[in-house]
Amino acid sequence: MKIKRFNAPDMRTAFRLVREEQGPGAVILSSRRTDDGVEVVAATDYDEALVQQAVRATRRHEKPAPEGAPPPPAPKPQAAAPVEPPRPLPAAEPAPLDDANLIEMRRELAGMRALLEREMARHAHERLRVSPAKAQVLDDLEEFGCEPEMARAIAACIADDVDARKARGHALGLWAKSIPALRGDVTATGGMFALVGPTGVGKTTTIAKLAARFARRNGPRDIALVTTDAYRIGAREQLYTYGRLIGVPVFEAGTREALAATLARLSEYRLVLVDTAGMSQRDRSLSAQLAWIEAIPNLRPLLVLPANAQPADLDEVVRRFWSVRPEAVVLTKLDETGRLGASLSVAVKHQLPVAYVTDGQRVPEDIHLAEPHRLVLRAAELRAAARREEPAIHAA
Ligand SMILES: Nc1nc2c(ncn2[C@@H]2O[C@H](COP(=O)(O)OP(=O)(O)OP(=O)(O)O)[C@@H](O)[C@H]2O)c(=O)[nH]1
Ligand SMILES: [Mg+2]
Repeated sequence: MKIKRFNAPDMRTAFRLVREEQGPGAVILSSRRTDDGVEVVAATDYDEALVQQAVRATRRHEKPAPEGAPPPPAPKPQAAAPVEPPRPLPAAEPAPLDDANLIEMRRELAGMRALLEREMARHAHERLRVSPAKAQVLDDLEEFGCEPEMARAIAACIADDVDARKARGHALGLWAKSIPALRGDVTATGGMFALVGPTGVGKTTTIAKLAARFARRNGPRDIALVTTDAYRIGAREQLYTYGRLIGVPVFEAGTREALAATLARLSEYRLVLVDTAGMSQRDRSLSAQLAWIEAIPNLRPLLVLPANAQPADLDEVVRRFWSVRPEAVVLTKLDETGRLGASLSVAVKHQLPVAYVTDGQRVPEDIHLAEPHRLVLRAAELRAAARREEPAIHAA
């Protein structure tokens, strides 16, 4: 851990100095007013093990003096005591993890860090708002549902002296560039794909759309569908119905071994789509299902995210499904949101390419290849449509 003291005329300048020198990972350990302004002590490369060790050592060697107690007597000079070389410190035993002080300290550090970040963000926001072009871009992107951090990063690149129309066009271009994309249509050339994601987000419907699309181009002969949903009869039936309509076989694999064996048997098929049981990201048995998928090396996971959800919820979903290393995301239910920026921000934040978007229940019409430039224009269109419809909804 590197600890440094910063002196500045005010807190905002001190935070800026900390950020510039120690980066966004810095944590503030203490701050106080001085005659010349403020003094902030900040640390970077915060090493929890070292802090635990320090807390233990302090507690073992230092008994706090009772209030009002006289100062400890000065050590008596030792006449001819031989000077011993410093002894190495004994290896520290691991500190108990449930240590109340440590938990409290960790909470305080997290609080200070959050405070610092909020303060920096507010300051950055205020600075950008001074320019009308940048302020306009910030407003637009936030209207589209973009996360503020992303909106600020884009607004910061807009020149101060352009008119509002140019600023908007430039911002959409920058936004499109930031969206990770795949080259081409990921399932068009075949392979084995598993669609994963929380309950009810459109996994089964998307599988039907992908299968029907592939069947229209190549015929249904080379496609197989697999379901891992051993529990819900309705969910299996839904896939069987799609299978019958498209003319492709459906297989069931309700265990890890069955999935591996079924996929090995289906290696002759050009396109195999695996439908997984919908589970909330907080469901404990989700890890088991994700482990089955992880264990099959040539099975390529696509994470299905509903575009009509909150960014914080989508963020939690991405983190929960991260263990399968999704190759890309499918954004569903675009027709149910006026704020496409929310799900796009999450894709940008986690650098997850967007493979497809879906915007309705029709199979296969309502699935489209995701192209960044079209996505940002679509975000603007969806927002405009939502705005037009708002008065009608209120009136109804
Ligand atoms: N409006 C709209 N509805 C969709 C879209 N995609 C799927 N749906 C609907 O969302 C509902 C759930 O879709 P499913 O495909 O069953 O979702 P799932 O993820 O397989 O659900 P579970 O298996 O229960 O986790 C159905 O009513 C679909 O018709 C879409 O793009 N737009
Ligand atoms: Mg399903």
